[in-house]
Amino acid sequence: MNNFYDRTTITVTAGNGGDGAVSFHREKYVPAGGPDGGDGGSGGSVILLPDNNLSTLVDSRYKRVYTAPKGENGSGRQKSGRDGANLTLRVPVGTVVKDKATGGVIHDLSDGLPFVLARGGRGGRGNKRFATATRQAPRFAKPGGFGQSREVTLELKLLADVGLIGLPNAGKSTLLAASTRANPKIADYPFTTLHPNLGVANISDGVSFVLADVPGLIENASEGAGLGHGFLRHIERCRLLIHVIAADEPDVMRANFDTICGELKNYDTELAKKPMIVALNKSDLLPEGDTELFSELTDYAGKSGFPIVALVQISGATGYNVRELLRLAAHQLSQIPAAPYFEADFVPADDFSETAAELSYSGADGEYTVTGPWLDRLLDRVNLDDTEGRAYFDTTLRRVGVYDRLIELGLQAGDTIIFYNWQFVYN
Ligand SMILES: Nc1nc2c(ncn2[C@@H]2O[C@H](COP(=O)(O)OP(=O)(O)OP(=O)(O)O)[C@@H](O)[C@H]2O)c(=O)[nH]1
Ligand SMILES: [Mg+2]
Repeated sequence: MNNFYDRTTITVTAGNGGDGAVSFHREKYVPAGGPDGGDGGSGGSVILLPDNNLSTLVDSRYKRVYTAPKGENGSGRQKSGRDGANLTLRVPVGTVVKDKATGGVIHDLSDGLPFVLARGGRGGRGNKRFATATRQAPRFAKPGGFGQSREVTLELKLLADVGLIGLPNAGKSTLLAASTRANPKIADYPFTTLHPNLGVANISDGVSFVLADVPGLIENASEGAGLGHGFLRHIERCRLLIHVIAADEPDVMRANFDTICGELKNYDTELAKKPMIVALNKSDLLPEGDTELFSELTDYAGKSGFPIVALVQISGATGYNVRELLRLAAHQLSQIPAAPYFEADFVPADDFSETAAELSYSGADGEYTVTGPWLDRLLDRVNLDDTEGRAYFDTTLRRVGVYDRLIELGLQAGDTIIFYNWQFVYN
């Protein structure tokens, strides 16, 4: 069975915060005890933890929905609710998190650091916290905030320096086996390799690099032919490609060269820009001393417009020139900057800065609307069914200047203001 899963979609939801408690101190013979409602605990967050021991996303293949526990509610006697435990998901290093709907990159886990994918809601404050000199017995507390929820695609992009690409049967896995201690399956039929294999090539004192052998590409792979081209995501981080091409009739070889280059371009023009070493493989099958085919390929590849940095004639089967090829690759790598990191280009909506300065205002002629994450959160946390809760809400809006902004827009007494599901008459 193929156990290699490199793409999956999951839904994660962090826990809501626990509610703050409304409670008053009660003791025999002690009249009118003060407020003693404790705070709610924070909800658990969902955290992605890159793990070097994992090489596939198989865990999330079977489980698609992850929910962290909520925070406990606060209670009387100033007792705070317990925090919800964080939920940690282990993923292979090199996993990229994308927004499911837009495909935008949220985060690249190749740095090995944990990442909070969905943050737990804050605990609501208990009524004890709202006591002031003039309000000694607050009868309100705040509900806990909502935990974030995300629908994301996890995509594994292996961490490798050099990618081996070529047609099925070109000898990629044979070359990997000859260069590293990896033990990939090798056979004389196409599509022997069904998932990427990694190996470490040790060159000399401390110089080494990671080689990735991927399944064979064929014409129209980008339209799903053969094994498709989705596995090319594993060479997106590679800094150098080795194009393995089997010795054949000159015109067959030229066509094969074009097929692979064309499919690279179809997948992603960035891949087609990576420096490439062309390795003419199976040279043990050529008549001894025959260099005609090699010159032919050198000529042809040189004119292809691809960034070819070197060509070399090898035999993965006999080991001929394999060390030379690896040394060439190491030399190239020493001149190429670090592996590509996928910069975030998508910020989930409720991660926008939650300040009152970012609110949007609209409306005219008697009806005005205010929206923004800050307001949304405030509404989450204030109990508007309670007179004191409403007063608190009103004071807060006044303090941050919401009414001033609306007055600039033309707000007058008697006008309606809409805050999400709530409507107020301004007076
Ligand atoms: N004579 C000779 N045969 C080779 C050489 N390299 C590979 N082969 C043979 O070619 C066949 C295919 O080799 P693989 O390494 O499995 O080829 P691959 O490119 O990994 O193929 P896929 O995984 O199907 O894409 C096997 O029978 C190998 O023994 C070589 O240098 N000389
Ligand atoms: Mg193979």
